[in-house]
Amino acid sequence: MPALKSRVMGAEDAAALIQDGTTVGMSGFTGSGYPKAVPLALAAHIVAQHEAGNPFRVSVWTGASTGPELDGALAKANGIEFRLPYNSDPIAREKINRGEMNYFDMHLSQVAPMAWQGFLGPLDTAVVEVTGITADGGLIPSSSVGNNKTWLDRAKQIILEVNSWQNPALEGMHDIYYGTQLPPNRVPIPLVRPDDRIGEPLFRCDLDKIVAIVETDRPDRNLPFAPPDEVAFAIAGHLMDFFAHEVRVGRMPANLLPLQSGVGNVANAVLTGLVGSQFENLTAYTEVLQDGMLDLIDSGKLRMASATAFSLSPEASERINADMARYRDRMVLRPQEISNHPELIRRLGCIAMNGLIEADIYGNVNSTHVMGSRIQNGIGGSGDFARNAYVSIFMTPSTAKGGAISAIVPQVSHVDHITQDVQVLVTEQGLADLRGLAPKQRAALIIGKCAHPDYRPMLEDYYARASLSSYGRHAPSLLSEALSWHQRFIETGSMRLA
Ligand code: 0RQ
Repeated sequence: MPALKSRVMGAEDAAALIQDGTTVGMSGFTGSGYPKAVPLALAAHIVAQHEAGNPFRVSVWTGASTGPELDGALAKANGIEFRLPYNSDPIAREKINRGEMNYFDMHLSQVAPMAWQGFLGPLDTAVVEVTGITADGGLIPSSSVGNNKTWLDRAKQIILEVNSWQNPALEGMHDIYYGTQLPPNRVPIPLVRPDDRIGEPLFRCDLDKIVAIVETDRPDRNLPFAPPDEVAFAIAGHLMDFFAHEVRVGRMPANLLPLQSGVGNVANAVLTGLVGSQFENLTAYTEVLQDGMLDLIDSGKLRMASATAFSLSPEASERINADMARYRDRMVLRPQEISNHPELIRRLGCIAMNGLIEADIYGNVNSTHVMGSRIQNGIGGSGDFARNAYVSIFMTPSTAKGGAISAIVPQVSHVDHITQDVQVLVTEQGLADLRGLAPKQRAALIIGKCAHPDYRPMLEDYYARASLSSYGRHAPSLLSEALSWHQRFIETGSMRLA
């Protein structure tokens, strides 16, 4: 559009439009679709300001994790005052854990509604990557949708990055729903199958708010997945047996229910396990599409997948780019308030499969804080799915850090998912089906099926003594000992007894 041509400029000029102390809503979700030039230029601008003795920090809102050019660069520049809602960048993580950056770790489905409700304060600038701008001013989304619709609507000024690396054939894959309202005007969201399209392929945008357009050609942060190891294969195997059993007893249809798969190597291995399984005509209603989902589509097992973003290896990214038009018919990318919407997850009956840091003998899960205080990433969408799923599964290797840490502990050092939201727990050792069980029944099953043999006797000993002398006997606990495993790790480098 001629009117927009005049607003094309370099990243440095665009970054200079962002002021100290303001809030910036950036695109980006699990390493895809984030702006790649303006945040880098902003980081350089911040460093120059600091060198000149001027304070300069911004608040950064995103969809979820981004890339080193955004979170990494801004954190390194000491330029982030406050960050939400999910981070996996190591430099930002270090700043947060040193207490130098405020971080609000929130449910991903709640970011857009809370922004609209005014709970998060005003949004000054949106910096959003798009694939292109149509002749009549529609914005073609890129490889993630995240909260972009909300940032574009709410921000006072908009900076667009038009990335020519993104495949133009992405146009048509997205489904941007504009029907959400604030209470008391909310109505049901008209989505009843994972493949339903209820919105529009493009973002609407008030063109008068666009203050800068920056052209880029940089790739997404596509990282390789580790090939699944024996532990991941064992976890996947237990899950395949569980699914087959659920189908046999009539609790799941033969093509299962819409799958949600968390991030990480174990989750990816489970998807690979499904490729070799008897299940067909599968669907996914999830947050991110990773390599395993592509494999499932290519194998003909997965009929369609709905998500809010890609999270691919470089190899898978090339694969999808070479054949985008075909994949476009099998995939829908939606705003994260829809991909993670509790109403829709409950209606569709999703099978939620998420990773964890540690679980306790009663089935409470810590997904976020190592030793109760060091944030790893964030709760992400795991809470949206775990609370509302048809069946909520958590999976993990039974130990971490070469065996020095047991993933099954007497009591979790931080709680993200209460025992009511954890129905199945799986490690390479086995699967504990906790549905309908009382705390003492859960403890026996988790210790017996999920704990590593090195730690099982220690858990049995703890539980036996707790059962004898606990203050109450509903969920026996020895308060002075419940977190002693963590303390021992901090003091000695291992949870094992000397
Ligand atoms: O750290 O890399 O320094 O060695 O945590 O652990 O085993 O590689 O597992 O990649 O599946 O991640 C919970 C973090 C698991 C992830 C978590 C250390 C371990 C390693 C990673 P190192 P693994 P995964 C929807 C779903 C929350 C968000 C979510 C996560 C690192 O699954 O972020 O579920 N979940 N989103 O060594 C100390 C323990 C540990 C431990 C693991 N008990 N103690 N360190 N680690 N267990 C998708 C989104 O929301 C985007």
